[in-house]
Amino acid sequence: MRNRFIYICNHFLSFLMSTKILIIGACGQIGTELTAALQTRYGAANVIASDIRKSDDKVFSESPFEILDATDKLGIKTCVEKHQITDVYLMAALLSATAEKNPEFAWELNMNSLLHVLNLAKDKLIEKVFWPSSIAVFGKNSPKKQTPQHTIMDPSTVYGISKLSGERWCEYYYENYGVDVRSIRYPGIISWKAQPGGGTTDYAVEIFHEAIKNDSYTCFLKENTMLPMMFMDDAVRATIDIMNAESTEVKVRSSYNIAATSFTPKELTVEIQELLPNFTINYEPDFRQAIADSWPESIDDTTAANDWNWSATFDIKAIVSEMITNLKSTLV
Ligand code: AKB
Repeated sequence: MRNRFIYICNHFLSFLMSTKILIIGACGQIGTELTAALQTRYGAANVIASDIRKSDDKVFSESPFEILDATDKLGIKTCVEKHQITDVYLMAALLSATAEKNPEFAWELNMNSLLHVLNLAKDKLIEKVFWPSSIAVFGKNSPKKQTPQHTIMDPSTVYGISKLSGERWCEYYYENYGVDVRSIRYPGIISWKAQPGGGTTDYAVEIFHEAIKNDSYTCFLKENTMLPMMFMDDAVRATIDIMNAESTEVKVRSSYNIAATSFTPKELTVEIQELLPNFTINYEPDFRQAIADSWPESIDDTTAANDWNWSATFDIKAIVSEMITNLKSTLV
């Protein structure tokens, strides 16, 4: 009853404010669940999902869908005008591991798509932009533990370089053209609905699929590699919350640190074994180990907590329980 009331209020509010959303890269890991959450909040007709190809997840049959290449400047503009878009969530990107295999394309996709969208906001065709950054903006000289909001940033991956450059562009467009752009630095995101693709933190999703299907997993990172992680529900809530914060509350216009938990493959294994005692893991580190070694172990997110009230809700135990319960009913 209460949820129904909130749902009706959200629809009414979005009708009054006439928010019309375009998600670029909607079929990826975060985009898929973000699309569903935005449909609930704003009404499916007010959310336009787009990607280079359509996924068969049923969330994409609820809303209008456009085939859209994130590097296609004219294509994005046409779509924005056709649907009278107010807010763009630009989720398309090549992640850390894939970007190392194709640096030039990664730069082109990750940078040009952002500039296309920022320019549409500069030209007042759209009102608000969400653009995701990543913990990959930090490098080997950044403090490893509780990495602060403002610190040394020397990313060594193409992905990290593109995200740090993107952050600088976001702040530049805000300062010089008044573009209302908002961003957060995602840690590794763990979810059971859509699989990630091409990231260094992907092991923390793959491990659950393999644990349930085969009782064993070969991890591409060493057992003691500590990385910041977050459950999808927290990541989606952070995304929607920062977009709905008052403009004056969003004081950082590059990108905000956000955090939930940090763990190693070994610690995750112990938690999984609590629920699946037959699970075993072995380790065969590959080129992704060097990427992980250049990233923080944990993140200080007090600036986001102070500015727009951010806090995470899922710890490692809650994540493992959600993942195993949900994947057991979908995979088995
Ligand atoms: C990756 O591993 O590349 C991403 C990220 C941390 O941004 N998940």
